[in-house]
Amino acid sequence: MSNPYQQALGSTLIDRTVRERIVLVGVIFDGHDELEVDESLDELSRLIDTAGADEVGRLTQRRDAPDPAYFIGKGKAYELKELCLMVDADTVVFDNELAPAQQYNLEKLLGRTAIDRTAVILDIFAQNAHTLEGKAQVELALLRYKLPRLRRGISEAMSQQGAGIGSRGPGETKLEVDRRRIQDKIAKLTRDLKHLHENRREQGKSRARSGLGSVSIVGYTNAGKSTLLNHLTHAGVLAENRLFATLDPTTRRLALPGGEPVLLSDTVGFVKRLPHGLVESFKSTLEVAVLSDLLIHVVDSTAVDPESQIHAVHEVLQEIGAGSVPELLVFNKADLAPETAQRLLSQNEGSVAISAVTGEGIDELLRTIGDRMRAISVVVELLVPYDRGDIVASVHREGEVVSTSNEEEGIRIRARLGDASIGRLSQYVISQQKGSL
Ligand SMILES: Nc1nc2c(ncn2[C@@H]2O[C@H](COP(=O)(O)OP(=O)(O)OP(=O)(O)O)[C@@H](O)[C@H]2O)c(=O)[nH]1
Ligand SMILES: [Mg+2]
Repeated sequence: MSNPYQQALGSTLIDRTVRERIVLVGVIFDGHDELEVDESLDELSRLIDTAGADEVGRLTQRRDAPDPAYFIGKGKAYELKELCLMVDADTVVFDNELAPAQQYNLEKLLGRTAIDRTAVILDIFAQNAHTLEGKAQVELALLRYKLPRLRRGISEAMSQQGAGIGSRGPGETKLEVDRRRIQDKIAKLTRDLKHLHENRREQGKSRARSGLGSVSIVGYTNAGKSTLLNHLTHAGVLAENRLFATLDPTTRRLALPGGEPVLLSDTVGFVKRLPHGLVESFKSTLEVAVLSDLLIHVVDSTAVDPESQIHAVHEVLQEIGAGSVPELLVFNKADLAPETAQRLLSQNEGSVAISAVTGEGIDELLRTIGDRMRAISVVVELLVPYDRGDIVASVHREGEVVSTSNEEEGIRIRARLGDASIGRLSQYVISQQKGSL
């Protein structure tokens, strides 16, 4: 079947046989310093490297506000054109989000593809999505990004340039792509995802029925989340030194010292200014974090500015509705940056410093997770009739029994139980309190 949307999606994958040559553009706005913009461009450089392209030049400009036509000033845009010719660049990538009109004007003036950070991130996600749900989520985000950018006319100009990151959309493929059909596709993907989401919910429910607490590993991309999951559970998840290696969550059972086991999930990494459409599309996969009892927030101690990464992660957590889930900060890669890890540790009470590679600090991490899980599990008192041995057995299986006593009406049990178990056993619950006894 000739499906322009599939082509649109497939064609955003990076052609790995040639490495595109890219010029990066950053704008230093009021209240921001040059260093900050430099760091952001360094990260953008790593992003385009992950996408399969090379930085061949960089341009920055100080401005009060973006120029409505070109984002940078017109003079600077001509300077950018010169630079592109000099370094033989294929594509220009702006660190800031470009409006569709700015993108169009820039491409016309430069005679080459102009895209923004969002397009690069979408492109990397398109390369790394493997499951049905992951692929549908990325496709949806891509189509939402492309829809307002579809233009007639630009296709001819662009097709002479050849393909490039983010440039191979429907608008560029000489195909008469009509918005209506893209909108239909968006509607279909939204429906499919809703369906997949419901399935995931069901799986989540059966997990909840297992009565185990759930813990999710969250954090900035490349912080070492998958390495930690592998170290703790031998999950065999792909962990590599590239951004967004993980898009699909993996869950494994983790035994805690002297406590009940928990379910531990790895999640997609976050990055500064993660495209909103992408967060929106990934809400279902990220729901595992929202529904967790505890978040292990893994921080890369070797990062230039770990605090700003922590901040970026908090922003995304807020956005997906996980802002109020209890969090345990874990400073990883302590083997590479022991001083930073120590500093962060002393500044954040209750945190742990580890190395997911050497195993240093892991015992303390497990102890801390156990403590935190006990502290947040709820202590309930149940009164179970004598003929309901099955209920007594399930309390023992699903929670931690603190004490039992025989009363006239039945067995009185005090136990720490997860929310799911409490919900299921609600008819026997006579009182409950949060935290320790
Ligand atoms: N030296 C050292 N390297 C680490 C440590 N933890 C992770 N790494 C390395 O850091 C890189 C990224 O690790 P991942 O586990 O893939 O990171 P992630 O957070 O899952 O990343 P994404 O899934 O891409 O968001 C890999 O090359 C790991 O080997 C650590 O404690 N010490
Ligand atoms: Mg990972």
